[in-house]
Amino acid sequence: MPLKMIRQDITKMHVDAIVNAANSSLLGGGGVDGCIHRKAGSQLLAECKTLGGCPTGSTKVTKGYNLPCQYIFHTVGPIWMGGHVHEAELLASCYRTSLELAQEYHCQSIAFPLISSGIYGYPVDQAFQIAVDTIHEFLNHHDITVYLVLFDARSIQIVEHILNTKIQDSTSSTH
Ligand code: AR6
Repeated sequence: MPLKMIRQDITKMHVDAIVNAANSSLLGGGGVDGCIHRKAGSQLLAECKTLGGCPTGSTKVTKGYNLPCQYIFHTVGPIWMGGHVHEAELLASCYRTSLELAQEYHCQSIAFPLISSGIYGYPVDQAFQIAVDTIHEFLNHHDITVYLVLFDARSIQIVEHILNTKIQDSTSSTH
């Protein structure tokens, strides 16, 4: 199955699982995390409170509540510190552990945001490369549809420059 890149709000994705770029408390925050909690509803926070947090590079599962997805995989990306404190390994681990959970939960489709590349400050080009490499490595051995969902104009511009192609804009549809 291919990796598909689109421009969309991840909360609109009709997939089995979406991935949240959370923090280690799993109790909500800004960015995509804030958006997911707002749209999923307060039951999400109630379930997150039972999970006991999550270490960086790992992922925990909740239901999707008011979102069109069945599951939310809450992963904790590394805060960019300059690249010398295992940020790349930890970021790859976010994608890998989420994909492993997708397999465990029999998901046929999963959508990722560009983890760590917003509030956590990971350079977009490097975060994108790690996402693509780790997802492709998994897709070599597994059959699942993976979406990399880009949201902000700056990330889209950087990714389009790297790929030398336009990203499909799905923001006017619910996908
Ligand atoms: N759909 C898809 N992508 C989005 C959306 C959305 N609705 N909203 C933002 N993005 P960020 P991080 C993109 O900051 O860097 C929170 O406070 C955004 O443009 O959400 O991992 C958590 O609680 C960027 O490309 O996550 C943590 O404390 C990407 O999602 C911290 O932020 C990631 O940006 C995590 O920071």
